[in-house]
Amino acid sequence: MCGIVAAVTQRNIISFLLERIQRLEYRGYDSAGLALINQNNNFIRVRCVGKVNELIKKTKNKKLFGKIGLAHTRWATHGKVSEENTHPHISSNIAIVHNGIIENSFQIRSFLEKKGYIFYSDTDTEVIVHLLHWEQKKTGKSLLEIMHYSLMKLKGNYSMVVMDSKNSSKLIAVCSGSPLIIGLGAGENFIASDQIALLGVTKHFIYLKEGDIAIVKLKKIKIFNQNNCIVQRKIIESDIKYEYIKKGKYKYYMEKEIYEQPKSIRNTLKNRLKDNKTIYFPELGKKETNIFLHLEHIHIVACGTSYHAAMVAKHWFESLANIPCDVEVASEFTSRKLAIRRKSFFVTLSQSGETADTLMALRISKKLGYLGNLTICNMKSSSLVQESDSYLLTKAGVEIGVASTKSFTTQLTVLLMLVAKIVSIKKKEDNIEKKIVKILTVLPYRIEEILKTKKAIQNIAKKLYNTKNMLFLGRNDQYPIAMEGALKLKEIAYIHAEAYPCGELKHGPLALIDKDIPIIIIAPKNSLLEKTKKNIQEICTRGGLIYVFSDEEINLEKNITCLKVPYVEEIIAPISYVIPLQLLAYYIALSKGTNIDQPRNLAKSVTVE
Ligand code: HGA
Repeated sequence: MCGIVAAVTQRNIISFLLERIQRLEYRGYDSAGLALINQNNNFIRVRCVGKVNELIKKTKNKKLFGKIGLAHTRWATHGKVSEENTHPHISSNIAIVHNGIIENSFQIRSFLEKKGYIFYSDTDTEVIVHLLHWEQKKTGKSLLEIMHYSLMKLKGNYSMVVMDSKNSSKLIAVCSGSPLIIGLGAGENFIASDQIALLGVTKHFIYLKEGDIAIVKLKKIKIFNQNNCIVQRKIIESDIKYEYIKKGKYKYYMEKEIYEQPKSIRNTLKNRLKDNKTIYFPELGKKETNIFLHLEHIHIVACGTSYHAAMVAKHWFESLANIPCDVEVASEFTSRKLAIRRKSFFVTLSQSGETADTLMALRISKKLGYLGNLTICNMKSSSLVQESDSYLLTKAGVEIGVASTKSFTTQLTVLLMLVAKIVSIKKKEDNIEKKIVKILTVLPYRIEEILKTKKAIQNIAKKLYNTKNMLFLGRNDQYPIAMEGALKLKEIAYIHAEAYPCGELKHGPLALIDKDIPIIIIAPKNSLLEKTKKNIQEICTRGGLIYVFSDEEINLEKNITCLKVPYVEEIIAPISYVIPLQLLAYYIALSKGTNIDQPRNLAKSVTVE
């Protein structure tokens, strides 16, 4: 959340900053701003409420010039969405852009107010910049010299970039709580929250580590670690091209990402299905094998869409591997007193690997006596991967749409492989691994077939886009899929939706049923279908408006619309049945005309608790 781009160059940097901060808009889009140091060593700042397009308009005829500058796109946490609260914030000769939350900002603010500082915003960020100014004024030292000492006074997360108009040769980057990377150019250098912002100007990146402070000049970079010692960080060469992450023929990234799922899953499976018989994870070694052999319980912690993937995995671990598995939302895990099961293994799931709640859960878990931990993540350079004992990458490719799609199905793919791997290590059942490998091999083809139901789903979407409320029902491993369908609809179409296990409706929610509430029922043909049919009948007799997604034609009554889903093997049915629900939410949102990639109040990569 919140995007940062900064550059120190030998050319006018304004258009670079505007173009690159726009690429990070997925991280926050409440407001946007930038600041440059001009030839007279003064700050020029432009800020506006809304998207980067507004900022582009506002800067257009201003003939701005500066060779060093910083830009920010905000997802507000402290202070409403307003121009005054938009970054960069300035205190005399110091300007800052910040990603995170300062927990003790009120105390520091009142201290600084007593010292005569006037605050122009309600943000916690302005507290940092005045604090730096106060320390500099008090000591007469350089920004770098006071940085380490000043930061010790802050509680919370404060990844940020700072520049000093009295010393316009350098930027200072601080990495704490959310990612910051340095892009190495030829005679120029850059800083950003995500390498996407810098693709095209460089392929070479340094990922700052937690607690790092970096001094970034035209031709020199110096990094201090959290103990204030100079360190060398690895330079990574990226093979991502900006072309890969363009929308291409699609209207929205979410649409592109839905249709990309067969390819993403193929990438996730690549080099992991050995001779088409066994699962092979090159990332895991002897230590993990030993833990898998001895574990008796799995505890998965995640948020949002990843939490739904974890819930599906619980069914797989228990039904296929006979391993008890509990699943918990990360913010709940971090809020309660915990009792750990015997020989339990801790697993986290996150697309970005920067989800603050999940990261906090991992840190807490390390003190609780789990056998070990593993993260399933889409970003190798992320904090979750760095801080976990072991990791498995989902290889979904860059996901830009705020509502997750391909990261969900690739997480499920990895989780199913993990189930197979653990079963085989424990020598529980020989056949399961082989069976799972065989099924995973056909998974991308099954999804390709399901994507062909687009037209039928568009027709349903046309009927439903005006609705105010919707229910999603699923049974067993399809209940988390119902939850995911409801979440997608809430996120991008702003329609209130709830998910229930099929059998739970009669225990209360049946009271809601009338002809105006559409009910989506996920009912693949399996041993539970007969039970689900009884639930459908119960809704029918009460006049409910039913849409059944099934591979069996279900026409029990007139008020049922059946979406015929192509055949899919039972184990991978949850991965396949989420596709029509993603499409449904997408086409409903499209009919409503919402901003699908950037839904209101949300942002991708939730780096605040
Ligand atoms: N607290 C700052 C930065 C917000 C942020 O990092 N969001 O993810 C603000 O409210 O401006």
